[in-house]
Order: sequence, then structure tokens, then C-alpha cells
Amino acid sequence: MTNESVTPRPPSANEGIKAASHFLRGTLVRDVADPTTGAISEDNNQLAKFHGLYLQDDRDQRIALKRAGQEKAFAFMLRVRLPGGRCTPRQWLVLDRLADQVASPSLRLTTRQTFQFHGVLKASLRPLIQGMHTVLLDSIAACGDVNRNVMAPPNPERSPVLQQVYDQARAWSDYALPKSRAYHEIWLGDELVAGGEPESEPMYGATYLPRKFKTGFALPPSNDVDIFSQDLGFIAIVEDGRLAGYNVTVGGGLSMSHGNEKTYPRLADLLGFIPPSDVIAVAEAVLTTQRDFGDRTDRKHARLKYTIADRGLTWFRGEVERRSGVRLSGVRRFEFTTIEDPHGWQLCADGTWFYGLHLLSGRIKDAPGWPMKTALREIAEIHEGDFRLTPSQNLSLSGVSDANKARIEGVLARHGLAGENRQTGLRLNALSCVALPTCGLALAESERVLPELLAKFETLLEAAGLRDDAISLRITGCPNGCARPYLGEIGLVGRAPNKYALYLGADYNGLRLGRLHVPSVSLDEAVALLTPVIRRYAVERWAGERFGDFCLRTVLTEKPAAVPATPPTPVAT
Ligand code: SRM
Ligand code: SF4
Repeated sequence: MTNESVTPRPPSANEGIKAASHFLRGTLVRDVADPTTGAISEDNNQLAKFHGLYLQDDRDQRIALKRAGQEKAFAFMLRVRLPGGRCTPRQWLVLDRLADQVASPSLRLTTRQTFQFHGVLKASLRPLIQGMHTVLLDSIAACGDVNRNVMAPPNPERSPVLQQVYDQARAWSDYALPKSRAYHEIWLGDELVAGGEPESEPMYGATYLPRKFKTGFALPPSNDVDIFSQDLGFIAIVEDGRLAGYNVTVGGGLSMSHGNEKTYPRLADLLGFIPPSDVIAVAEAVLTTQRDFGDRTDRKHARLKYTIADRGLTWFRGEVERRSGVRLSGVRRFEFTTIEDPHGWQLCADGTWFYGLHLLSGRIKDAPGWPMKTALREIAEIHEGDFRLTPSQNLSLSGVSDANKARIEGVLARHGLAGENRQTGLRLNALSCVALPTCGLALAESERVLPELLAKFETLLEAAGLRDDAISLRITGCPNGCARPYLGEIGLVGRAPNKYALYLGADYNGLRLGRLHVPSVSLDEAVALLTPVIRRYAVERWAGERFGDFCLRTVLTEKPAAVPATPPTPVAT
């Protein structure tokens, strides 16, 4: 068969939806006004993502509602756009109130440094978005085939150039926003322009990108944003105390599908070095190259990582240089020596304090004996700096004066939350995705099983004398990789109810992916399987050797793992 006779594959259905949407409007207005259902059409659901919204249903209620012949318990998830994860106390107070008034009362901090609301009924979408608008927050491009929430180092004052890096991340985020007024018309009641002046998307075009696109900025020595998992990354290079420029990374991405070898997690390549003044030009060139060459026929093959894997880095660099007019120079030296958030009080060079607060899975709610939502509201009422959401689902309070330090400590102590940072090294480093009951793609539990899973490992770690050792465990309810599990030293990836693929051997600082160790284990089996490994690690590790490195040197190169028939009970010594 000759090349000419190969029929080109048709564009995926989403391409048609985008093209016909009149710049992301579709028939959302009509669907939102329809009182006969809590849902919107599937086509409009694809468009709603560009507005930061996902139609979901409470999966815990599915069977009962089906038996009762009723509609699913539909509600929306809304994701806020928050470049670099920064938010003011005033914004915090509004989000906190909106969560109580129009959503499930909890707030969820995500692995890309923003907030998610869950359980928002259709009728509450406008009040929520309009409430956010009063404090200049929106959810534009938080999801969809566009440049998503841009990540930037959150932890304040680790370096004098942090503010500069944040400003550049923010500038790129603003630059890459869709120009369509659809969001303002539909949710904020701006005058409808449909049928009026034609709109255009100078950078994206009418069909936007083939798939989501993620950008991160990192500031060594911290790789807190997991830079090699981003489609596009900027690693700040500081020379003589000044920001000399950035090493650009391209083609990271973590998602895969079980059993489909054509899909795989991939770490980004280093493309070259640029001065700070070229960030926007190069970012735009990377994005438009992906816009023009990304695979629009198959959404499982549409991310930038596949464009680069298929066409090669040399071709890609040439295309970026041609489009941007910037010649990338050789990569400059950098070193990542940490990834974790600092916890507790840290004194900054300018004499202010910041407080790193650990929040398991980023969940902020009031639970019996754990009134975190109330405590943070009270802190927001007195806090003079800002809140910074971290890529590890934690929170930093920055810009705290001596006087306010004591007051914030007082609030935490009064609510019994002063010890939140005195957790095991494993707990402080654990990440989980949302999964059940809201995520429509979850194959297994994640956030809801994390506390119990950690408790099991903690017994073992305490017994082995490893209580304070930082080991990263990341769990997700499916292989999409939302908690970046392939970069956790212990990665658990859901494949069916209580069945997970177990990955081991990732680099603690995010420089090496884990390897599939066992394709399918229950959580108890995973604990049982890791029990001897953790015990060995306690006694056989080399000085300073991380758990991921140890696994690579030992269990991953030794005989294949066998799943123990009966999980042994950890023995305290
Ligand atoms: Fe994600 C889809 C949650 C970070 C890869 N992700 C989803 C959806 C929206 C499910 C859906 O499409 O119906 C999840 C909503 C669950 C819920 O009920 O809230 C969801 N992803 C999340 C969050 C909230 C996880 C968390 O617990 O913090 C993170 C929100 C980030 C943000 O604020 O923007 C989140 N998702 C990630 C990451 C990590 C990252 O970006 O650093 C990844 C892997 C990195 C990557 O993109 O390669 C990730 N999410 C995915 C994918 C797979 C994309 C792909 O290339 O195939 C999907 C599915 C999809 O897009 O089709 C997905
Ligand atoms: Fe849902 Fe899968 Fe992402 Fe978890 S990893 S939130 S289960 S899409």
C-alpha cells in the first residue's frame, strides 16, 4: 500500500464541538436554563471545561438512584484559575463563604495550586462565578484544551528572585488566556456578542489546542512544581544573585491507560536556555507548534509529549526557534535537591515569617475534632500577607509579622490544630487525587483511603525507626496521574475497586519515573509487599540513600515481586 492510499484519520469529536461552538459558547445558556435536568448535554460539557466546569455526579448515590428510577445526582466541579497559587485573605473569605452557600462545604486544594469546589448545582453556577468575580477571581481556562493554571514556586522568600519568577508565570498565564468573551456573557451577564462582531483567538484559533497544555516555573534547588511533568517548563537560573534566564523544558506528561502501550508517562526534555525577556515569545512558539502539529485525531495521543516523541526534539527546537525568532543556547547548570514544602514557621530575609501548613490531600473542611475550615477563616480575618497553595496540596501563609505570628498560632492552638505539621515523613509527603465519589474517571478510591493506608504504613515505619524519614507516596484512582503517582517513590495507580498498579523507584526530587513493580494489588497486599522492603531499607540503606533509589538498587533489580498470600501484621519492636 502506498502512502497516498492511506486515508487520513478524521478529527476527534471534540474538534467538531470546538469548531461549532462559536468560541466556546455552544448552547450552554440554554442548557443552564433548563430546569428539567441537573445535567447539560455532552457537547456542552466539553465546552464547559474551558469555563473551568465539569459535570459530575455523586457516584455513591448512583445505584440507589438508578433503582429508584431517578436521574443521577448531578452537580458541577468548578476549578478556580489561580496562577502560582496565590490568593489574598479577602479572596479566601469569599471562597470560604461560597463553599458554604453554593457548593459542598469543603474546599479542595489541587496538585496544580488552585481550589476546586464540588457539588455545585446548575442553578448555583452563576451565583458562584459572580461571587468569585467580586474578588477578581475566575475559572477561565482552568480546564479545557488550553494553557491551564500556570504553576510557580509558592514558598515565599526562598530566593530573592522568587517574585520575578512569579511575575513571569503570571504574565504568561495572562497572555495565554482565551480571548473569547463567552465566559463573561454566560456567567457574568455581559451583553451577548453572539451574532454581533466576529471574535477571534489570535493565538489559539477557533479550535484551540489538540489537548490540555500545562506550564510550570521552577526555582532550583526546589522542584516543588514537578517541572519534568509539565508540557512546558521554565527552570530559573540564578547567577550572581540575579535571574539570568531559564532552561526551557518541553514534553512532560504523566497520563497513560492500563494495557495501552501507546500511552505512557514521559518526563520533559531540556530544550535550551533563554534570557528572561524571551519567555513569552518562546512559550507562544511552543504552544503554537503543538497547536499546529499535535494529533487532533486521537485524544489519547494528543499531548505535546507525543508530538515530540514522534517528531524528535531537534525538529521541535527548530520549529520553536523559527516561530519565536529566539535562538536557544546550551542548557545551564542547575540542581534540584528538594521537592517538599517547608512545614511550620520560617523566617524570611525581609524579617517577616511564613507558615507552611500541611493539609492531607488538600482537603479543607470542618470535621469533628478537626475544624480546619473554621480555623483558616479566622486566620484569613487577621492575616495581612497572602495564602499560597502549593503543588503538594499544602498551604503557605506568607508575609506574617511577629505580632500576627502569635495570633495565628493562637487560632491554630485554640482549635487543636497546632500539631498538624508534626506528622510522619510519609504523611507529610503523601499526595492523593480526588477520585471517588466525584471523579467520573475513577476506577478505585484514592483520597478517601489515604488516611487508612498511611496509618498502616506508619505502624511499620515507626517500628523500623523511620518515622521522620521523608518517603513520597502518591495514590490515584486511575492512570491519568492527577497526583503525579509515577513520580512518587511509592506510586499506587487505581485499576479496579481496591486494585492498584504498584510503582516503585522514582526519584524523590522528581527526576526519574517509577517502574511498574506489580500490576495489580489490593492496598493490604501493597502494604504486605512493602513490609520487608521497608524493613530492609531501615538497615541496608546507604548513607543518605532515598527510598526510591534504594528500591531501584535492590527490589527492582532482584527477582520479580510475589504478592504474599496473607498480609503479615506489622510487628512492633
Ligand atoms: Fe487531572 C482529568 C482532578 C491534576 C491528568 N483530573 C481530571 C478530572 C477533571 C476528571 C475528568 O476529566 O472527569 C478530575 C476531577 C476530579 C474531581 O472530582 O475533582 C481531575 N487533576 C485533578 C486534580 C484536582 C487532582 C487533585 O486531587 O489535586 C488536579 C487539578 C489540577 C489543577 O488545578 O488544574 C489534577 N491531572 C492533574 C495532573 C497533575 C499535574 O497537572 O501536575 C495530571 C497529570 C499530568 C498530565 O497532565 O500529564 C492530570 N486529569 C489528568 C488527565 C489525563 C490527561 C492526559 O494527558 O490524558 C485527565 C483525563 C483527561 O484529561 O481526559 C484528568
Ligand atoms: Fe480522577 Fe483519575 Fe484524576 Fe484521580 S487520577 S482525579 S481518579 S482522573
